[in-house]
Amino acid sequence: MKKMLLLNAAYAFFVFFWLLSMACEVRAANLIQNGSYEDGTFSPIISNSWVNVAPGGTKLTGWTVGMAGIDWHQNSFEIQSALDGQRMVDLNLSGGGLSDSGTISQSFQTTPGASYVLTFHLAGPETSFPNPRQVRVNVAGIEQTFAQAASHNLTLVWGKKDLAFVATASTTTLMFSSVNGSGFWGPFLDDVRVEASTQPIVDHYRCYTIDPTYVNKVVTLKDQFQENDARVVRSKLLCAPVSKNGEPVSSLDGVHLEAYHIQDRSLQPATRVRLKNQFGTTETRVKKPVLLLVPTEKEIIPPCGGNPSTC
Ligand SMILES: [Ca+2]
Repeated sequence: MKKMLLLNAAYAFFVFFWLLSMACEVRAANLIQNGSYEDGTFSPIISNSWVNVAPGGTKLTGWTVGMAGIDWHQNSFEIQSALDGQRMVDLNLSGGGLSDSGTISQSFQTTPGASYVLTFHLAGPETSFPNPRQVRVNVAGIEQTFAQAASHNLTLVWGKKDLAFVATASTTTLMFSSVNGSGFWGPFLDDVRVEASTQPIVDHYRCYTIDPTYVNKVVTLKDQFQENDARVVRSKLLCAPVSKNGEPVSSLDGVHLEAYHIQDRSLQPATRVRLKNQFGTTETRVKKPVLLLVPTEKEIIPPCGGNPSTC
């Protein structure tokens, strides 16, 4: 019996640590090579501070440099500090406008239809230069501009930026470019990562008006904002999964949503929220609930009952 208890204790001990290890976040592999800009031929060093990488130059391992070229900085008397390691990239050269700025890009293997998350850090040395400092990102057909408040060049304040995208091909190219080339320190980049996303694809939906069906039932609804009773009055819309600008959709014949008008007399202070999607980041207030969306099976009924002769 004592031996059995010891075995049970050992087993429980093993299971505990196995569960603990499973609970620890396992970070997905970074698909970007040299995302921290630490590796390459850092030479010749200008003013003991930076290296110029000309368009097409191969000094910076893994990255392709375009347009006018970029400056590759290390921590120095004039710039402190890289977010990760000692080095970082500046997309502006001497402040002579956009034609005096560069692009930096990298291609990596992806699975068409799979979801990925890009994260990178952005800083803008010198507050008298364009503020906020902006960088444009192009990846998988998406173009999005990110901004970060400028900061003192010796106390850089980095902002973490992220963008979710769905791969459309077996090779995806990520490109960063400057938005304003008027400062000789432009957008600074460091710690670029692209990781496979564990989040499922959430479809876009297009909603159509429909002939109403009256329900008139009271249901209890609970979400992050409140829990209360509401009366489901009548159906109002049918929402179908839709592909936007050719982006993948899980299934055009997948789960549809039927939207019902609800009467909800709950009174609550408007909650402020920040919303982020492909059209940008906004702040707004959550106010009156008006619709309940219900997962719905949909079958297209052929005209004339499938027998045109009866039409
Ligand atoms: Ca770095």
